[in-house]
Amino acid sequence: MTYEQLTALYQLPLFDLMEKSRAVHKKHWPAEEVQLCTLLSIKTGGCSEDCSYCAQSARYSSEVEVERLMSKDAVMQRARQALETGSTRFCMGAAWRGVRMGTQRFEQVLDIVTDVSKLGMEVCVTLGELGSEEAVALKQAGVTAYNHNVDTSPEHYPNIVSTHTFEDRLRTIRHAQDAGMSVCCGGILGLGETIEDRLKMLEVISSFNPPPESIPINALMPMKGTPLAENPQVDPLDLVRMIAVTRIAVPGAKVRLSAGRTMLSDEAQALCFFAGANSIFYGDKLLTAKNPAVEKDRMLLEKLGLTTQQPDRRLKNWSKLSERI
Ligand code: SAM
Ligand code: DTB
Ligand code: SF4
Repeated sequence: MTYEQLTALYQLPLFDLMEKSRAVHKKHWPAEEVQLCTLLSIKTGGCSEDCSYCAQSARYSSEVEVERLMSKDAVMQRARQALETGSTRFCMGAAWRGVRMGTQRFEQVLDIVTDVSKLGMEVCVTLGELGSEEAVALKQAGVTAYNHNVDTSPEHYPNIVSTHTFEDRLRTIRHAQDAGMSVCCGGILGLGETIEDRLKMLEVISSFNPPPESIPINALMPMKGTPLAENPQVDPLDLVRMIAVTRIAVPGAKVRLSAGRTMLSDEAQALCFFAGANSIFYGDKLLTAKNPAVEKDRMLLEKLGLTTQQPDRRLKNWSKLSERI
């Protein structure tokens, strides 16, 4: 959708916008399920990049402790737990600028992914910049989706990150798509951007070919020690509007209500689901920041009468695997 079309939608009275997004949602997602996705930081902190929202950048003195790449056994244990608690997607994040073929750490990641993918969940990774070869290797190892956010508009991006460019982000997304992985690409609200920036970001994301399979909408969690630590909280109703416009712009995408849910009331989250969000990160922790407790989320979904996406039992080996866990 063009920026003009997105702006026209965004400026509608909230209930008119929500009526429209609800209709799109019901048509494309009749089952009305919420997908639960568990996140795991497999390599935390010490990142060379200077993304000004991120507690994992080595440039800022945040409270995050640097940790080495987790062992395969430790990751597998967490992946099995995720499956047991009902997640159908497992997303592994690493605080790297990117990965390169032939390096020991990339070989290790490929080995981890190969085993995680046998559990039958969707497997997502977010490892920073990818070349085409690396993308193909990840796909062959069993990765189903690559997360790489554009985060904000092309115009605002240089105010937020100086160590890589918006175009670098787009190149990685191209490589992931060319290798046959689906793309999870969204952004963060609350980086000091304008509404125009948010819609310009969405114009870029909605023009991807093929469209992204998943669009995470994060609300900035201000992290101590980072340049954006004192940024004001995003207005929950702005988040609702953004979700509604995203649902209309990319009807077939999972719209993921992502970071920042700890700052939202149950009522605000309910509006986000009504506006078109159909996935959440599930588990007490995101990568380094807090997320609502599993029991709290279960209660919320139950109160709203929302069901969760069930594992795809058609996946080969499902029955054998479920016996093993
Ligand atoms: N290093 C990889 C990269 O930059 O793509 C992967 C990890 S990075 C932490 C993944 C995404 O998390 C970022 O693109 C951003 O959208 C989101 N994120 C990071 N810190 C955040 C924060 N403090 N609040 C909200 N979202 C955040
Ligand atoms: C995304 O868009 N949000 C997730 C996931 N993709 C990797 C990460 C949120 C990170 C929040 C801050 C933290 O935990 O450090
Ligand atoms: Fe590094 Fe990713 Fe954090 Fe940027 S967002 S500092 S690339 S971990």
